[in-house]
Amino acid sequence: PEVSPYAGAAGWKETKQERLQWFKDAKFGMFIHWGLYAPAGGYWPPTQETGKKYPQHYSEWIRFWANVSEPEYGSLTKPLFQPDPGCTDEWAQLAKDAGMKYTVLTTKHHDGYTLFNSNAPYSLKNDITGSTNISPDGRDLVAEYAQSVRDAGLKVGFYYSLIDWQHPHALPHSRKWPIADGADHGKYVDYMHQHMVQLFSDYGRSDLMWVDYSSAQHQGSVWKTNKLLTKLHELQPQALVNNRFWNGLENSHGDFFTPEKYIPASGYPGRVFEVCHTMNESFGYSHHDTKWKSTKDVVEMLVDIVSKGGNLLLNVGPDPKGHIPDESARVLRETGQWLEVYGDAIYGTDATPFAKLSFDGRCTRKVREDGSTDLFFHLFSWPEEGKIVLPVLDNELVGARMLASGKALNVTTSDAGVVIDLPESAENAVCDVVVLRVMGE
Ligand code: FUL
Repeated sequence: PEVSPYAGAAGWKETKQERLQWFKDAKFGMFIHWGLYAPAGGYWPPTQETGKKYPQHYSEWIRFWANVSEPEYGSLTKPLFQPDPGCTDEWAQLAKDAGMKYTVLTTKHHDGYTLFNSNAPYSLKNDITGSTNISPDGRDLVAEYAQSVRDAGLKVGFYYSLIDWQHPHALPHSRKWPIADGADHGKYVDYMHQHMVQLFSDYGRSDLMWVDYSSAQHQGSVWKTNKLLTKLHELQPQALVNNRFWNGLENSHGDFFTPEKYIPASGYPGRVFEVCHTMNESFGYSHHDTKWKSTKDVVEMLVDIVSKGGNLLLNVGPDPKGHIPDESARVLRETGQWLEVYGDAIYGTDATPFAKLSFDGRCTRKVREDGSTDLFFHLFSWPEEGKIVLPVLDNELVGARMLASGKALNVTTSDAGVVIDLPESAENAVCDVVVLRVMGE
């Protein structure tokens, strides 16, 4: 039976909390879905096949929903995938401008194609070139990506899909196409181990492996997970691995939970989690999908998640030339401008015990070295009553101020609670933050 993912990985479990510290402090990362679904999602309209909304809006599933077989999928999309030189620098710069601290790139999604030159000595049945790399001129886009992200001072993460619609011996998991007669899944498991080992060997220091995903029938030991994790740990002892070798987004294996496109109502007290979310509806690029979130939507989503103790891995879907759509780039830059001012209320903060607040907003908190604690009240809308009322606190109150301007605010305590009087008008159109400093935790 499957035991701890760290069994056999001596030393890894012991340092789990240390390994997780940067991640818990970082709060905000960039997910990048990029592959042959970029041209595909741009040119094939969403199918109405199932009438189901989810996940058919995911353009990275286009081959599945449009039921296109190989080699048609490859021959239609490959010529349209033309990454401009330097596009990975653009991503890294944008992530930095957005205030993100790490990035995760789809090195291989479910379609089975890679953004790197695979070392795995397996020649795929339907691929005439014998290579899974989608770069037209053999560029190793993972190498370019890792370099750009590291140069920007951000942590480097790799997404790798366990599902593979191309490999003839892949497990029959979320797949429409027949696997080889007499398929030997062991061959696929070896292949995918070699890929992940290559990702952690050839691209310098790496910080995160984001695997995706297991079904109830195919999970844990099916992927020879313990063996692989031991190897990955040897190669990159500091790196984190998510929980998707196992079934269910909220399973407690791995280093962190990965709720997808939803925010758990009250978080997972005491557990580390990262919500992955989209800026429109799809992860992969789709020019049909124009339901963009606003800057306010993104900031409120980030604050909501952080107030519950989690991270937000927010997705961009670069187009076939590798450019991030303008609508999402603009919102990310504006989010970064907000974080530039209010970052102290986000990075390195903890969840708060306030389940309900008297106003439309959330609270984060940070314990200071001198033993005081700052409580940050994020106001999603400006309270008309000109004040916020908090429950009575046991702590001694030091004072309150507006985070952006530093303007001191009047604080009074009565049996009804702690009342903080607000200035006449908001200081920020997206989200204001009031800081209340108290003694003790
Ligand atoms: C899912 C995948 O099927 C989606 O395409 C996307 O990559 C998401 C982050 O994970 O499980």
